[in-house]
Amino acid sequence: MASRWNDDPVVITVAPTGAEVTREQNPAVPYTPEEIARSTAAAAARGAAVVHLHAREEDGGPSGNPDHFVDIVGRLERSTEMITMVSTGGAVGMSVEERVAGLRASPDLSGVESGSLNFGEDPFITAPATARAIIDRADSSGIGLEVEAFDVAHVLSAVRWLEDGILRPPLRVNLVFGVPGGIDPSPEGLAAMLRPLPPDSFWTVTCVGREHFRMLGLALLWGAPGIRTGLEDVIYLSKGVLADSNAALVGAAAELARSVGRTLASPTEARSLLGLPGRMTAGPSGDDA
Ligand code: KMH
Ligand code: ZN
Repeated sequence: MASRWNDDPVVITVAPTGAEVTREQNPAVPYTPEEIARSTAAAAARGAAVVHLHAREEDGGPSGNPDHFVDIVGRLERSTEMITMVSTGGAVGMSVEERVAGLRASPDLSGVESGSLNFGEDPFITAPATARAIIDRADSSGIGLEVEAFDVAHVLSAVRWLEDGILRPPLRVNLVFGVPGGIDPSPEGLAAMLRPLPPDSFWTVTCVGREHFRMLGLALLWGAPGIRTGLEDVIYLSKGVLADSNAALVGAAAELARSVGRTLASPTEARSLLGLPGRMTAGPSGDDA
């Protein structure tokens, strides 16, 4: 019988900063564009092929300033081969204009929420019309899309949008576990999120909080095309040990992948696995990240 293990190299995404985690919780959280780019480039050297980006103000508050995204993406394009992705989830309470600020940086990919949920104590709302406007905007700029799904209904919406031609194939979905208000991190949760997906979807697993590495391990064994780590998702390397960098978290995720027989996708391999065109520019030429 043919092997059903996924022998494709796994694509590691690093989420270096997010919108919620602060330096009071972990001093390694990068804030300025230069810090974010530097921390991300170091994570790329440990095996991250994709970066999921948020921007911050200097005081650490979440930022909807397009200039910050342009600065970060520019630095990364000059210093790495990474695939750049901007969040359009932003932070709870941001306006839609603030949430789409990153599209101005012409990244390779944009995230898009396919539904709403309670994000801890706060409602995190993405109406269908808002999501469709984000999809149109990304599409018309030649930016690919990755759906951010926090529960089963979000996956179902993404599949419906694919069937209706609102999203173009290939379907890329980040399955997010562990947000209070979203699906729980568990084998049953993963099975439920995977059930609606067409077989040729590119899916990746993110898990916020304590079960982070356990869910990444489960995903790797289950054949996940991608996994995500970084200080947006987890501040500890292991119980009671703060991660001192995004690179350390990517290093740990890479080790986990290798320990279960998976190899790591280079940025070039990741482009092909994600169904993205090759890079237009010449690639890294400087060291200003
Ligand atoms: N900060 C959260 C409210 C995303 O990037 O698309 C939304 C978030 C998800 O982080
Ligand atoms: Zn995010």
